[in-house]
Amino acid sequence: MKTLSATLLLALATLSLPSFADNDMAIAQPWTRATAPGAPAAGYMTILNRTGKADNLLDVSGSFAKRVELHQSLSVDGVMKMVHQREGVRIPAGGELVLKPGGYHLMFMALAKPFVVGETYSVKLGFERAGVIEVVLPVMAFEHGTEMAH
Ligand SMILES: [Cu+2]
Repeated sequence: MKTLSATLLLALATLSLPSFADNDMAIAQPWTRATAPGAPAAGYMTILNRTGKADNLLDVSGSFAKRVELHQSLSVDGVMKMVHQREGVRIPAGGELVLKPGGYHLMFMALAKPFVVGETYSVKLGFERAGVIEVVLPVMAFEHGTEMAH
C-alpha cells in the first residue's frame, strides 16, 4: 500500500495537478504573460471538474487589477472579438475548461503595475458549487503563448 500511495503522489506531482480535498476542482498549468505599461493582461489555465457534478465558473477577482472578467475570444467574420462571459462558464462533471490564448481567458484590466517575468499573481476563482479557489499565476515571457490573441 505504501508503494501505491508513493506512486500516486509522484504521478500527481509529475502532472502538476494539485488536488483540492475540499471540492476536488483541480487546476493545471496556470500562467499569465508579461505586459507593456498600460496594457491589460490575460490569465490561462486548465480547470478540471472532478466533483462529480456540473459547476459554473461565475466570477474571478485579483487585487492587482481594477477589473477581472472571464472572456472568450471568437472569430466573427474574420475579426477576433472578446466576449465577456457574464453568465459564467459551465464545466460539466468530469469535464474541463481550458483557458488559453485565442479561446476562453481571464482578462485583467487596469493593472496596478505591468506584469514582469518571474512575478506571480494570485487570483480567486468563484464557482457556483465548489466555492472560491485561489490560484497563483506565474508571469511568463510574452513569446510563451500565441501572439496577437488573449
Ligand atoms: Cu479578453
